[in-house]
Amino acid sequence: MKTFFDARQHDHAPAMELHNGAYVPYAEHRGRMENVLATLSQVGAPRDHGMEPIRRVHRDNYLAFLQSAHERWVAAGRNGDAHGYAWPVVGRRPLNLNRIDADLGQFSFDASSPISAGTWTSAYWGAQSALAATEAVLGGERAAFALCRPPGHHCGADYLGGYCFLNNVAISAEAAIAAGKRRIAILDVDYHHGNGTQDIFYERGDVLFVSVHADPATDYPFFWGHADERGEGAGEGATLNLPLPRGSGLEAYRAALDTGLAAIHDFGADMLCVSFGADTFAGDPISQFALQTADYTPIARSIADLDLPTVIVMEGGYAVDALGANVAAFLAGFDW
Ligand code: Q9C
Ligand code: ZN
Repeated sequence: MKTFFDARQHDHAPAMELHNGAYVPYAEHRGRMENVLATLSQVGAPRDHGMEPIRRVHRDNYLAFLQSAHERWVAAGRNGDAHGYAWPVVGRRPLNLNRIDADLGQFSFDASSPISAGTWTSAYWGAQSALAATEAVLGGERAAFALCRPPGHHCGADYLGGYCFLNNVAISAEAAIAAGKRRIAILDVDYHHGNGTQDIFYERGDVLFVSVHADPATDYPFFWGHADERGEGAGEGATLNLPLPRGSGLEAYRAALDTGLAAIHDFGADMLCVSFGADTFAGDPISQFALQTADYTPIARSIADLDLPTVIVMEGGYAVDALGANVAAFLAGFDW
């Protein structure tokens, strides 16, 4: 399968993150990609599709913030990585405070996604990898894989969070629509709910969002991903959340996945974009499902059985030593 990655995706390198009340080493680090790259045979560098496909998803003020946030943090006399610590939840208004601390709160929803000096460069090239995989599929490949880092599914049109800065799967879906595809299905099989992707397409009837994830009653991102969120307006019924309890293994997972795949089949999509996170793995240090490496192949095979042109983008997965094997097992399911 054609696979895309750009070495500049390594530039994003926050040192620590706030986790369960303490600062711990950042879980979403370059070693994840190194483990995956060691298992992939041919990996292509993406060409540069520029800003236009990114601007189809993200707001201009957010993109300007993301490109300048770390410089502004340093200019304010701060050391290390930038992240928010005050959020405009009460009395939310579209204020323009021109203060880095305020903007970090305005354009984020959590404190677990620091911005380092290389964050914009890495996010930009990760999005370009997603666009290269999309271009390959639009050009006739049955499936292609973008080894996106940083991941994307938690960030929305104008906010970052959950280690995510640019929503790679949304950028892929919008690029496919711009190229003439009419109906896109997005299937999110990361452990966590893809709240950013859901928000971006919540009122859209032409993009179906289906997610199998840990119940947000117990797990991050808590405030999205509940089964009663079904889309609004033209998008009513085009969001399907399939939360599962902690501890779920292959049997429970397959039952939820089959429900999601049936919805995708009924929607009549002409292309599929998959947010693949390997943090559903039993050994994941921050997640609580019980999938085994060998389980990823039959899961992927049932997705492949939809028989749709498929773009796969990397999301989470923090059991670094097993990540390459888990990705390889998933991609093996797409050898039609
Ligand atoms: N104490 C992705 O998998 N931190 N993001 C949770 C739990 C955020 C995961 C903290 C986890 C985000 C792409
Ligand atoms: Zn995740």
